Amino acid sequence: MSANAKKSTVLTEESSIMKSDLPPLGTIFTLGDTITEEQRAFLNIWGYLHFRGVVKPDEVTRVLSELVRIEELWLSEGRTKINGVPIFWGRDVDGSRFIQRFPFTSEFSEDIRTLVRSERFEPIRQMIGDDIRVGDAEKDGVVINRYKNVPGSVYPRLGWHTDGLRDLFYGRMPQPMLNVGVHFNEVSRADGGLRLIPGSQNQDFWRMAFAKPYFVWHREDPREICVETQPGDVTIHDGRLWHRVARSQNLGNASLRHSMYVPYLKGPYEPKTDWTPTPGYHHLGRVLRAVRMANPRVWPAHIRSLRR
Ligand SMILES: O=C(O)CCC(=O)C(=O)O
Ligand SMILES: [Fe+2]
Repeated sequence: MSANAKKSTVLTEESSIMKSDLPPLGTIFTLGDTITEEQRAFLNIWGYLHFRGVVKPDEVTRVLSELVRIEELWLSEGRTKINGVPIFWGRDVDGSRFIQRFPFTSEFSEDIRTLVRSERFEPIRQMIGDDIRVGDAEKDGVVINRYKNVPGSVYPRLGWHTDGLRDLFYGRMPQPMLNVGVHFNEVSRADGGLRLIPGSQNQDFWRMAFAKPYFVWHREDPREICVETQPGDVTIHDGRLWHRVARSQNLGNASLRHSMYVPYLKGPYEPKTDWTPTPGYHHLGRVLRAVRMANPRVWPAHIRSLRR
Protein backbone atom coordinates (compact mmCIF):
# COMPACT_ATOMS: atom_id res chain seq x y z
CA MET A 1 0.00 0.00 0.00
CA SER A 2 1.39 3.44 -0.81
CA ALA A 3 2.03 5.94 1.95
CA ASN A 4 -0.65 8.16 0.48
CA ALA A 5 -3.31 5.49 0.51
CA LYS A 6 -2.41 4.68 4.08
CA LYS A 7 -2.72 8.25 5.31
CA SER A 8 -6.08 8.86 3.71
CA THR A 9 -7.28 5.57 5.22
CA VAL A 10 -6.64 6.91 8.69
CA LEU A 11 -8.41 10.15 8.05
CA THR A 12 -11.46 9.00 6.14
CA GLU A 13 -11.97 5.29 6.80
CA GLU A 14 -15.44 4.23 7.83
CA SER A 15 -14.76 2.39 11.04
CA SER A 16 -16.85 -0.50 12.23
CA ILE A 17 -16.96 1.26 15.59
CA MET A 18 -19.98 3.55 15.86
CA LYS A 19 -19.94 6.95 17.52
CA SER A 20 -22.20 5.59 20.26
CA ASP A 21 -19.64 2.82 21.05
CA LEU A 22 -16.83 5.30 21.61
CA PRO A 23 -15.64 6.41 25.04
CA PRO A 24 -16.88 9.92 25.84
CA LEU A 25 -15.40 13.09 24.43
CA GLY A 26 -12.56 14.28 26.62
CA THR A 27 -11.30 10.72 27.20
CA ILE A 28 -7.57 10.58 27.87
CA PHE A 29 -5.97 7.47 26.39
CA THR A 30 -2.75 5.55 27.05
CA LEU A 31 -0.29 5.23 24.19
CA GLY A 32 0.76 1.60 23.72
CA ASP A 33 2.75 -0.20 21.03
CA THR A 34 -0.03 0.32 18.52
CA ILE A 35 -2.96 2.67 18.05
CA THR A 36 -6.02 0.64 18.97
CA GLU A 37 -9.07 0.38 16.75
CA GLU A 38 -11.00 2.39 19.30
CA GLN A 39 -8.39 5.18 19.26
CA ARG A 40 -8.44 5.25 15.45
CA ALA A 41 -12.21 5.48 15.43
CA PHE A 42 -12.11 8.28 18.02
CA LEU A 43 -9.63 10.20 15.85
CA ASN A 44 -11.72 9.64 12.71
CA ILE A 45 -14.88 10.87 14.34
CA TRP A 46 -13.68 13.64 16.65
CA GLY A 47 -10.48 14.70 14.85
CA TYR A 48 -8.18 14.43 17.85
CA LEU A 49 -6.64 12.08 20.44
CA HIS A 50 -5.17 12.83 23.87
CA PHE A 51 -2.59 10.54 25.53
CA ARG A 52 -1.43 10.89 29.12
CA GLY A 53 2.20 10.90 30.25
CA VAL A 54 3.98 9.86 27.06
CA VAL A 55 7.00 12.04 27.79
CA LYS A 56 8.62 11.33 31.16
CA PRO A 57 9.16 13.95 33.89
CA ASP A 58 12.97 14.01 33.46
CA GLU A 59 12.55 14.54 29.71
CA VAL A 60 10.11 17.37 30.34
CA THR A 61 12.64 19.05 32.64
CA ARG A 62 15.40 18.49 30.09
CA VAL A 63 13.51 20.08 27.20
CA LEU A 64 12.56 23.10 29.30
CA SER A 65 16.16 23.65 30.34
CA GLU A 66 17.29 23.27 26.71
CA LEU A 67 14.84 26.02 25.85
CA VAL A 68 16.48 28.40 28.30
CA ARG A 69 19.87 27.57 26.78
CA ILE A 70 18.61 28.13 23.20
CA GLU A 71 17.02 31.41 24.27
CA GLU A 72 20.34 32.66 25.68
CA LEU A 73 22.13 31.58 22.50
CA TRP A 74 19.69 33.33 20.17
CA LEU A 75 19.67 36.42 22.38
CA SER A 76 23.49 36.61 22.32
CA GLU A 77 23.49 36.16 18.54
CA GLY A 78 20.75 38.76 18.06
CA ARG A 79 18.70 36.26 16.05
CA THR A 80 15.34 37.35 14.68
CA LYS A 81 14.66 34.39 12.39
CA ILE A 82 15.68 30.80 11.91
CA ASN A 83 15.55 29.51 8.32
CA GLY A 84 13.36 32.47 7.36
CA VAL A 85 10.84 31.78 10.16
CA PRO A 86 10.53 34.60 12.74
CA ILE A 87 11.31 33.97 16.39
CA PHE A 88 8.54 35.57 18.47
CA TRP A 89 10.24 37.91 20.92
CA GLY A 90 8.12 39.30 23.76
CA ARG A 91 8.84 41.21 26.98
CA ASP A 92 8.65 39.65 30.42
CA VAL A 93 7.19 41.35 33.51
CA ASP A 94 10.57 42.91 34.30
CA GLY A 95 10.88 44.20 30.74
CA SER A 96 13.53 41.66 29.68
CA ARG A 97 13.21 40.04 26.26
CA PHE A 98 11.96 36.48 26.14
CA ILE A 99 11.12 34.09 23.32
CA GLN A 100 7.56 32.93 22.87
CA ARG A 101 7.87 30.76 19.77
CA PHE A 102 11.01 28.77 19.02
CA PRO A 103 11.12 27.29 15.50
CA PHE A 104 13.52 24.48 14.43
CA THR A 105 14.48 23.58 18.03
CA SER A 106 15.73 20.09 17.13
CA GLU A 107 18.45 21.73 15.01
CA PHE A 108 19.77 23.34 18.19
CA SER A 109 19.30 20.58 20.76
CA GLU A 110 20.46 16.98 20.68
CA ASP A 111 18.00 16.15 23.51
CA ILE A 112 15.04 17.41 21.50
CA ARG A 113 16.30 15.70 18.36
CA THR A 114 16.50 12.40 20.22
CA LEU A 115 13.15 12.75 21.97
CA VAL A 116 11.12 13.29 18.79
CA ARG A 117 12.72 10.19 17.26
CA SER A 118 11.85 8.00 20.23
CA GLU A 119 10.39 4.54 19.56
CA ARG A 120 7.32 5.38 21.63
CA PHE A 121 6.08 7.69 18.85
CA GLU A 122 6.32 4.89 16.27
CA PRO A 123 2.59 3.97 16.46
CA ILE A 124 1.76 7.62 15.77
CA ARG A 125 4.24 7.83 12.90
CA GLN A 126 2.80 4.57 11.49
CA MET A 127 -0.62 6.14 11.45
CA ILE A 128 0.70 9.04 9.36
CA GLY A 129 2.30 6.73 6.84
CA ASP A 130 5.31 4.63 5.90
CA ASP A 131 8.82 6.10 5.83
CA ILE A 132 7.97 9.06 8.01
CA ARG A 133 10.78 11.48 8.80
CA VAL A 134 11.10 14.27 11.35
CA GLY A 135 11.07 17.60 9.50
CA ASP A 136 13.94 19.10 11.52
CA ALA A 137 14.61 21.70 8.81
CA GLU A 138 11.22 21.64 7.02
CA LYS A 139 8.11 23.78 7.54
CA ASP A 140 8.80 25.50 10.92
CA GLY A 141 10.73 22.48 12.22
CA VAL A 142 10.05 21.19 15.75
CA VAL A 143 8.33 24.26 17.20
CA ILE A 144 8.06 25.08 20.89
CA ASN A 145 5.45 27.65 21.90
CA ARG A 146 5.76 29.52 25.17
CA TYR A 147 2.60 31.34 26.20
CA LYS A 148 2.70 33.79 29.04
CA ASN A 149 0.13 36.28 30.24
CA VAL A 150 2.10 39.44 30.97
CA PRO A 151 1.54 42.91 29.51
CA GLY A 152 4.54 42.67 27.13
CA SER A 153 3.63 39.20 25.88
CA VAL A 154 3.18 38.88 22.10
CA TYR A 155 1.76 35.41 22.59
CA PRO A 156 -0.65 35.16 25.53
CA ARG A 157 -3.14 33.21 23.37
CA LEU A 158 -3.73 32.10 19.79
CA GLY A 159 -6.93 32.74 17.82
CA TRP A 160 -9.13 30.19 16.06
CA HIS A 161 -7.57 28.43 13.08
CA THR A 162 -7.00 25.15 11.33
CA ASP A 163 -3.39 24.19 10.63
CA GLY A 164 -4.07 22.90 7.13
CA LEU A 165 -4.78 26.22 5.49
CA ARG A 166 -1.12 27.23 5.72
CA ASP A 167 -0.64 25.05 2.65
CA LEU A 168 -2.35 27.78 0.62
CA PHE A 169 0.63 30.02 1.32
CA TYR A 170 2.81 27.36 -0.26
CA GLY A 171 0.60 27.46 -3.35
CA ARG A 172 -1.19 24.14 -2.84
CA MET A 173 -4.49 22.85 -1.55
CA PRO A 174 -4.47 21.70 2.09
CA GLN A 175 -2.92 18.26 2.37
CA PRO A 176 -4.17 15.65 4.85
CA MET A 177 -2.04 15.85 7.96
CA LEU A 178 -1.95 14.99 11.65
CA ASN A 179 -0.37 17.41 14.09
CA VAL A 180 1.46 15.87 17.01
CA GLY A 181 1.81 18.03 20.12
CA VAL A 182 3.67 17.51 23.39
CA HIS A 183 2.44 19.41 26.45
CA PHE A 184 4.84 20.45 29.20
CA ASN A 185 2.63 22.03 31.85
CA GLU A 186 -0.25 21.21 34.10
CA VAL A 187 -3.08 23.11 32.44
CA SER A 188 -6.66 23.19 33.65
CA ARG A 189 -9.49 25.21 32.15
CA ALA A 190 -8.61 28.36 34.11
CA ASP A 191 -5.03 28.14 32.82
CA GLY A 192 -6.24 28.72 29.27
CA GLY A 193 -4.70 26.25 26.83
CA LEU A 194 -5.91 24.23 23.92
CA ARG A 195 -9.57 24.42 22.91
CA LEU A 196 -10.90 22.51 19.94
CA ILE A 197 -14.16 21.83 18.14
CA PRO A 198 -14.52 18.06 17.97
CA GLY A 199 -15.61 16.77 14.58
CA SER A 200 -14.91 20.07 12.81
CA GLN A 201 -12.37 18.31 10.58
CA ASN A 202 -15.30 16.90 8.61
CA GLN A 203 -16.03 20.01 6.62
CA ASP A 204 -15.68 21.19 3.06
CA PHE A 205 -12.93 23.55 1.98
CA TRP A 206 -15.27 26.55 2.20
CA ARG A 207 -15.94 26.04 5.91
CA MET A 208 -12.29 25.29 6.57
CA ALA A 209 -11.39 28.64 5.04
CA PHE A 210 -14.21 30.85 6.25
CA ALA A 211 -16.05 29.40 9.29
CA LYS A 212 -14.20 31.87 11.54
CA PRO A 213 -11.72 34.71 10.89
CA TYR A 214 -8.27 33.14 11.16
CA PHE A 215 -6.12 33.95 14.24
CA VAL A 216 -7.94 37.16 15.22
CA TRP A 217 -11.12 35.49 16.54
CA HIS A 218 -10.87 34.36 20.17
CA ARG A 219 -14.47 34.00 21.29
CA GLU A 220 -15.52 30.81 23.05
CA ASP A 221 -17.52 28.44 20.84
CA PRO A 222 -20.40 26.46 22.39
CA ARG A 223 -19.08 23.29 20.73
CA GLU A 224 -15.50 23.67 21.94
CA ILE A 225 -13.84 21.38 24.46
CA CYS A 226 -10.94 22.22 26.70
CA VAL A 227 -7.88 19.94 26.60
CA GLU A 228 -6.61 19.80 30.18
CA THR A 229 -3.07 18.49 30.32
CA GLN A 230 -0.40 17.13 32.63
CA PRO A 231 3.28 17.56 31.78
CA GLY A 232 4.26 14.90 29.24
CA ASP A 233 0.85 14.52 27.60
CA VAL A 234 0.65 14.12 23.84
CA THR A 235 -2.16 15.18 21.54
CA ILE A 236 -2.76 14.42 17.89
CA HIS A 237 -5.13 16.52 15.85
CA ASP A 238 -6.35 16.51 12.29
CA GLY A 239 -4.97 19.41 10.21
CA ARG A 240 -8.53 20.43 9.32
CA LEU A 241 -9.74 20.67 12.94
CA TRP A 242 -10.65 24.13 14.29
CA HIS A 243 -8.72 24.99 17.45
CA ARG A 244 -7.32 27.90 19.47
CA VAL A 245 -5.26 28.55 22.59
CA ALA A 246 -7.15 30.44 25.29
CA ARG A 247 -5.53 33.05 27.48
CA SER A 248 -4.72 32.00 31.04
CA GLN A 249 -6.75 33.60 33.79
CA ASN A 250 -3.50 33.79 35.77
CA LEU A 251 -0.75 36.34 35.36
CA GLY A 252 3.03 36.07 35.16
CA ASN A 253 4.77 32.75 35.77
CA ALA A 254 1.53 31.10 36.87
CA SER A 255 0.29 31.55 33.28
CA LEU A 256 3.28 29.89 31.62
CA ARG A 257 2.42 27.15 29.14
CA HIS A 258 4.72 25.31 26.72
CA SER A 259 3.66 23.15 23.79
CA MET A 260 5.83 21.45 21.20
CA TYR A 261 4.66 20.48 17.70
CA VAL A 262 6.54 17.87 15.73
CA PRO A 263 6.38 17.76 11.93
CA TYR A 264 6.31 14.05 11.08
CA LEU A 265 6.46 14.25 7.31
CA LYS A 266 6.44 12.20 4.14
CA GLY A 267 6.61 13.19 0.50
CA PRO A 268 9.23 15.42 -1.13
CA TYR A 269 12.02 16.63 1.14
CA GLU A 270 11.76 20.45 1.40
CA PRO A 271 14.51 21.68 3.76
CA LYS A 272 14.88 25.37 4.61
CA THR A 273 18.02 27.42 5.15
CA ASP A 274 18.85 30.93 6.32
CA TRP A 275 18.24 32.08 2.74
CA THR A 276 14.67 30.72 2.58
CA PRO A 277 12.16 33.58 2.28
CA THR A 278 9.72 34.12 5.15
CA PRO A 279 6.33 32.47 4.43
CA GLY A 280 3.47 34.92 3.82
CA TYR A 281 1.48 34.02 6.94
CA HIS A 282 4.49 34.85 9.12
CA HIS A 283 4.67 38.34 7.55
CA LEU A 284 1.05 38.78 8.55
CA GLY A 285 1.74 37.57 12.09
CA ARG A 286 4.71 39.90 12.43
CA VAL A 287 2.54 42.90 11.56
CA LEU A 288 -0.05 41.85 14.17
CA ARG A 289 2.62 41.39 16.86
CA ALA A 290 4.21 44.76 15.99
CA VAL A 291 0.84 46.48 16.35
CA ARG A 292 0.38 44.80 19.69
CA MET A 293 3.83 45.82 20.94
CA ALA A 294 3.39 49.40 19.68
CA ASN A 295 0.26 49.75 21.78
CA PRO A 296 1.43 51.37 25.03
CA ARG A 297 -1.31 49.65 27.01
CA VAL A 298 0.52 46.31 26.70
CA TRP A 299 3.71 47.66 28.31
CA PRO A 300 4.36 47.36 32.03
CA ALA A 301 4.19 50.71 33.85
CA HIS A 302 7.94 51.12 34.48
CA ILE A 303 8.71 50.41 30.81
CA ARG A 304 6.02 52.85 29.74
CA SER A 305 7.76 55.51 31.81
CA LEU A 306 11.11 54.69 30.17
CA ARG A 307 9.57 55.05 26.73
CA ARG A 308 8.08 58.44 27.39
O1 LIG B 1 -0.16 25.48 21.74
C1 LIG B 1 -0.93 24.67 21.25
O2 LIG B 1 -1.26 23.64 21.84
C2 LIG B 1 -1.50 24.89 19.89
C3 LIG B 1 -0.63 25.68 18.97
C4 LIG B 1 -1.21 25.77 17.60
O3 LIG B 1 -2.36 25.52 17.39
C5 LIG B 1 -0.37 26.15 16.46
O4 LIG B 1 0.78 26.58 16.68
O5 LIG B 1 -0.84 26.04 15.33
FE1 LIG C 1 -2.69 25.07 15.35
